[in-house]
Amino acid sequence: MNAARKNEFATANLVVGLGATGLSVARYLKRNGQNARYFDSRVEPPGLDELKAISPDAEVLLGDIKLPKSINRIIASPGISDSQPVLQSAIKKGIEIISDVELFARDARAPFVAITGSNGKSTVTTLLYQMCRADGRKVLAGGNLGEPALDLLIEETPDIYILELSSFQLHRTQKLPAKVAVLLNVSPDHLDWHADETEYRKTKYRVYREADSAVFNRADAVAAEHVRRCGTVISFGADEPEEGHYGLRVDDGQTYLARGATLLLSCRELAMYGAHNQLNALAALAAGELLGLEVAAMLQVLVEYPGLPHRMQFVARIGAVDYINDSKATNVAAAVASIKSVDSMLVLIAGGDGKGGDFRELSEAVEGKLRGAVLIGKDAEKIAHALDTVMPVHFADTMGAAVSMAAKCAESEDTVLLAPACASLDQYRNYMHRGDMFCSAVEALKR
Ligand code: UMA
Ligand code: ADP
Repeated sequence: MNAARKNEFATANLVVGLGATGLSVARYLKRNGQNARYFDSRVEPPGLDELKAISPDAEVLLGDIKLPKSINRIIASPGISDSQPVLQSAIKKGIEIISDVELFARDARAPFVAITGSNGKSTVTTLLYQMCRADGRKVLAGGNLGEPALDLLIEETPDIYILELSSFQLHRTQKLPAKVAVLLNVSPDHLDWHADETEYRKTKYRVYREADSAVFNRADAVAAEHVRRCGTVISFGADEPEEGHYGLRVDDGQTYLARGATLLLSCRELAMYGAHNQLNALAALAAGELLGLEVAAMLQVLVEYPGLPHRMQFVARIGAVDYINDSKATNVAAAVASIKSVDSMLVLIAGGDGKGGDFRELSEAVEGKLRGAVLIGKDAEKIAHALDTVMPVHFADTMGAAVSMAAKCAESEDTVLLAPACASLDQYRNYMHRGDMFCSAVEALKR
């Protein structure tokens, strides 16, 4: 056993959170012969039985507890913020608190791409994953999207890992030597978790700190400063790109994805919908270039890949009205992007847990195109107040009622758009559950 491993073995770990992350940490520690105590502030956390199967003798602490003595390292799940009392005590005592991603970065035997941003992470992570596959690379993707990062290490080592990283995960990651770091955009989100917006923003830019190369949004001057420390850097943006960078160019009335002066693909050929997805496509192309992927393989993916479910997902056309599910628009900026993507008049279904966000930008985005709004969930009143519209605003307790009201409000050639600008957890298991309920309610309109 080398000295570093011996040290690790002597570490008294406390794993905080028994969700998907906590269980992946349990499997990791088990593989590495390390013990840990496990804590979840919930009395009946979801992963209890599975933890018993992985580590039958592990000590489990539940509910409202004090920081146990002799702990010298905490591996914390992303969903739990530093304000949690056990983590507060640990911070005061100077005990190290790390994320699962920190452990991943220490142990990964292949290069990895780190993708973050307030919106578009899952889309770009999936696009880049598809592009790598189309180019014949062995690739694994995970992190905030899908499989927890540490579980990727169980599989055969690939040529490249693609990680989607949330601000929660970055906040507790000290060293992140990504081969390519991508920051798509930064707009306020998760203000109920982070100390303030400044901390949230700082956490996002930290993705570049130890990266070899970087993709950045050239509309973000702060990002441009941060990438100076990286080796090769490529920018993307909605304007015309300089040589070696990605952007949009108009030629003969048509908009194209472009690299420098070279037109790559007409935006009409993109399978994904909406202007924000053009930016996502450009960011994925830039990251793909830094990985050395073939351009033709990448473009083929852009022509074929329709995007993930619950993101600008076309659900149905009923009585000349389109129904679109953008349940993953869980913050204001995302909802603004989806509203801007719709050309017709719209009936907006929004609401849920606003996470401390400011809804005023919604009002600007819907100006001149709102037929009406149907508001749901905890922050419905707040949104109504911010919208401040003369158009009809309804409140609904269930998604079924919301969709029925929206259908009554909509006129021929309108769009009913679910773009909540909020998290779903006040009423639904997650954004997928919310989106599924929307799709079922739309299906029910056909009957
Ligand atoms: N919780 C407690 N007490 C605890 C621990 C957790 O109440 O002791 C609560 C949290 O406050 C949260 C919930 O449990 O409401 C889940 O938190 P978690 O960190 O235990 O969740 P995991 O199951 O480990 O899932 C996490 C990510 N969840 C969050 O960041 C909230 C998943 O991202 C991610 O897929 C998974 O790790 C694997 O990496 C989900 C997410 O919503 C999709 N992410 C946010 C987003 O995309 O906006 C950041
Ligand atoms: P994330 O993983 O960051 O939540 P997703 O790719 O799942 O991002 O997209 C979530 C939502 O964010 C989409 O449904 C859309 O409303 C919005 N969105 C996606 N890409 C962008 C972007 N580049 N800029 C602004 N909003 C975006």
